[in-house]
This record gives sequence, structure tokens and C-alpha cells, in this order.
Amino acid sequence: MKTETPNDSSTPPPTIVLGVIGADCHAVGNRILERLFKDGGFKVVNLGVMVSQEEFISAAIETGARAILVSSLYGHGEMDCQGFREKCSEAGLDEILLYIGGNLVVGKTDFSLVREKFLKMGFDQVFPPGAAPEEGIAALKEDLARRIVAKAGN
Ligand code: B12
Repeated sequence: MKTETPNDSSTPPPTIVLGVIGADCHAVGNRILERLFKDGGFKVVNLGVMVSQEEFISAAIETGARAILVSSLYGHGEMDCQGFREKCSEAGLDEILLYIGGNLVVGKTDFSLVREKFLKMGFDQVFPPGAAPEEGIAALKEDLARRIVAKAGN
């Protein structure tokens, strides 16, 4: 059985779309994520800061992306991400993986509650403030591999 992983040199690297959502202009983490995900074996389409839901979705469609990685640092993540999963489905992106990380809410809220909220909104992985990009890379490799195995089993 042929499986596709980001480290398999015979298959093109999976494309991911990366950006900072809403009116958020925090740029430093975004550049670090771009570098490390590239080094981790992904083709990264980086939309930068102040990205709308629609821009993420159009870029994912245009590039055939397997995942959208959202950052939100300024505390308005919940508002900016309302309806994101539903909009992805309406655009035909039923299978796209949605990840989010950063400072998703204002102030210090128990992260387990924050994670629960964003999982309910349709995100596949939710990372706490200051999460290492490597955590995201490992999770994405696992999630993509799991999907390929599930498809092969059907
Ligand atoms: C620099 C900075 C600014 C600069 C940004 C300059 C720029 N263009 O980048 C300026 C001065 C403009 C700014 C403005 C504001 N800021 Co500011 N800012 C910061 C500060 C000090 C550092 C941010 C940074 O660069 N961190 C370094 C990078 C490497 O870390 P990172 O961004 O967290 O990203 C890493 C991880 O989080 C993770 N990660 C991020 N996303 C994702 C996604 C996935 C999928 C994964 C796996 C991992 C991951 O990986 C990244 C790389 O290692 C932080 C405080 C802090 N110490 O973090 C406040 C902070 C983020 N800012 C804050 C606020 C409130 C604001 C303002 C609203 C302030 C105001 N009232 O105007 C505005 C918002 C402006 C806007 N429209 O966005 C708050 C947010 C509070 C909250 N969420 O509860 C913080 C936390 C400060 C604080 N303690 O109150 N800010």
C-alpha cells in the first residue's frame, strides 16, 4: 500500500494555508510557523496577517490545501472564527483540517474550556498560548496519515 507522508520524497509535499485571522496584526509567530512548517516538509501558502475567513478558503481551494492553520493572538479568535467550518463545507472543503493556535480569548481562561469551545466550532486541533510549532507539525503529520489509512480501508 502506498501511503503519502510529508517525508516521502516520491510524493509532493502536502500544501497548507497559514495566516493570522481577522484584524490581528501580530506577525512574528506567523513567520516562525512558515519557516518551521516548510522545514517540516510542508508546502506553505502564507497569507500573513489580517486574513479573512474568505481569503483562507479561496487560498485553500486554489492550492488544493489539506489544512488551514489559523493564528489568533489579540484575543478575538472566537468572534473571528464564527461559522468558519460551515463556510469551508459550503465551499466544498469538507475534508480540510482546521487548526488554530495563539491567544484565542482575552485574558486567562482555563485552556480546557477554550479548547472545548473551538472543537465545537469545528476545529480539528486547538493549541494553547505559546504552543511550540513542532507540536502542530507532529499533529498534522499524524492527522494526515490517519486520513490516508482511513481512505485506504474504505
Ligand atoms: C509584539 C506584540 C504586539 C505588536 C505586534 C507587532 C507585529 N506586527 O507583530 C503590536 C504593538 C502592534 C501589538 C498590538 C496589539 N497587541 Co500585542 N503583543 C505583542 C507581544 C508583546 C509579542 C507577540 C509576539 O511577537 N510573540 C512572539 C511569537 C513568536 O509568539 P506567538 O505570536 O505567540 O506565536 C507562537 C505561538 O503562539 C504558536 N502559534 C501561534 N499560532 C499558532 C497556530 C498553530 C496552528 C500552532 C500549532 C501554533 C501557533 O507558534 C508561534 C511561533 O512560535 C504579545 C505578548 C507576548 N509576550 O506574547 C502581545 C499580545 C499578543 N498583544 C496583545 C494585545 C491585547 C494587543 C492589542 C489589542 C493592544 C491594543 N489595545 O492595541 C494590539 C492588537 C493590534 C492588532 N490589530 O492586532 C495581548 C493579547 C491578549 C489576549 N489575547 O488576551 C498580548 C498577549 C499582550 C498581553 N499580555 O496582554 N502587539
